[in-house]
Parts: sequence; structure tokens; C-alpha cells
Amino acid sequence: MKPSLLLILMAAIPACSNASDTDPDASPFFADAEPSPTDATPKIDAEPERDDDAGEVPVSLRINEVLKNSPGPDDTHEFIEVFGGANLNLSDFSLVVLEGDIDSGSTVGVVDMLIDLGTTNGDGFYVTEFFGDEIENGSLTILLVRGLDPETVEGADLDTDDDGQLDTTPWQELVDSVALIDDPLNPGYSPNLLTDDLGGEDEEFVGASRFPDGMNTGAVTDWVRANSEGVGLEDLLGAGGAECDGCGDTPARPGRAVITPGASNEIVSAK
Ligand SMILES: [Ca+2]
Ligand SMILES: [Ca+2]
Ligand SMILES: [Ca+2]
Ligand SMILES: [Ca+2]
Repeated sequence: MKPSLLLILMAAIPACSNASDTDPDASPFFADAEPSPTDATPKIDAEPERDDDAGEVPVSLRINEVLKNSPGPDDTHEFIEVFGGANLNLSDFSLVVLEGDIDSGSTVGVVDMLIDLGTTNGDGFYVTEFFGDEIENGSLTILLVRGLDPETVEGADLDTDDDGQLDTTPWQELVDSVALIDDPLNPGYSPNLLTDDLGGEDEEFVGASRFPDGMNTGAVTDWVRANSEGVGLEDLLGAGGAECDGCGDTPARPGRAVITPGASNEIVSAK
């Protein structure tokens, strides 16, 4: 470096420090060594200002847990959980639940549910409300999308020829997806196809969790089947092994996922 340039640089440093708040582009000297001025601003990971970034897709935003059939005699605690960064405003994101049962009376690919998302909690989780008998117990696909066309309605058929390929994708970006399939004849509109042999078992499953949170290698082993015994929902009638009419008292099986709406996914441990 020429001495004259070094002098210019040294003279410029205090001025640049003062100027950085108002004109971050003022100094070419820092451009190569530092992240861009935009990235260099405080990351506001856990602050409300993050709301202004709605639409920015966190790389790790995932469908993290699904319970389609809650324990006990009534199906009152269905939910879907999304995991990403803390305090993220997900108002530009939606969950789209698609019909997957060929014999459902409607056709496959029909939008069964549209769910707007809110803000993740301080641990990075967003969980829907508890639904009752809305998330079907059979085959379905859940899509996490950004920029859903607001004209999309429940009942719209996104696979008009029922070939298992979506003919209409009314969103800007497909962020994540998972299909829960209880019959090999039923289509899943996702590369993440969870079937009744999940976890080496041979039984219809009530839900599933990524484990650990956000695990995403693309393999089915990213997912652990939910326990059907209600571990995690112990205050629910018939859950957690409690006896009740019509639900029995099945002991929880180790290795299945604890039901953890809005919280970190866990595995039922061996006693
Ligand atoms: Ca259900
Ligand atoms: Ca269809
Ligand atoms: Ca099609
Ligand atoms: Ca969870």
C-alpha cells in the first residue's frame, strides 16, 4: 500500500465511524473486510423490529411437528408446529393442507385447510391453535408456503387430474412440506413421505416430529412418529396413559415422540 494511501485511510477511519449511522456506504475501505452495511446492522434476532423482515425466509424454517389425531375419545388437539428463528413474524407464510385420500368423496389435491401463521415464540416455535376434527386422520399433505395468493380458497383443487402432481401452485415459494400417508395408493405432494412403516413400525400413526428440531437431511429418519398415548398432553382426558372410556390405558412406547406443541421436540424415554 502506498504511504499516501495509508495516510488517507488513517485519516478516514474516525470520520467513517461517525458517518456509519447515517451513510453506511461512505467508506470503501471497509467494504471487503466486513459484511455488507445491511448485514452489519444489529441482527435484531430477538427484537420486535424483526417483524419488518416478514417475507425473509429463514433457511431453517420447517414444519416441525404434526398431530393429526389426538389421543382420547375426541380428536380435539390436532395442531401443526413450525420451527425457525425466534420472534419471527410469519405473517407472509401459510400452511396449506391438501386432501390425500383417494376415496374421500372429493378428489385428491383439494385444499382442506388454509392456516395463516403468526409470530414464533422466543424459542423459535410457532404452533397453530388446537383444531378439533379438522385435520383429517387419513392421508394428507401439509405445505408451508410464502406469499400465498389471497384468492386461494378452501375447496380449490390443485391437482385437477388427480395424478399426484400439483397443477396449480398459487404461492411465491414452497418452503417446506410433509405428507402423512396411510395408504400406499394415496398421493403425497411432498418428497417427505411419511407412511405407516415410519420408525420401522407397522401401524397407522397419529402424527410425527422432526428430531431434533428442524432436522432436515431429506431422509424419512428426520421424523419420529408421535406417541399415540398422549405423552405431552397429560391434562387431556385419556392421554398420558390415563384410563378413560373408549381409550384404554396403553403404556407409552419409548422411542416415539412426546407431543410438544410450541416447544422443543422430545422422545419418550425408556423407563
Ligand atoms: Ca384428526
Ligand atoms: Ca383433484
Ligand atoms: Ca396433476
Ligand atoms: Ca414441538
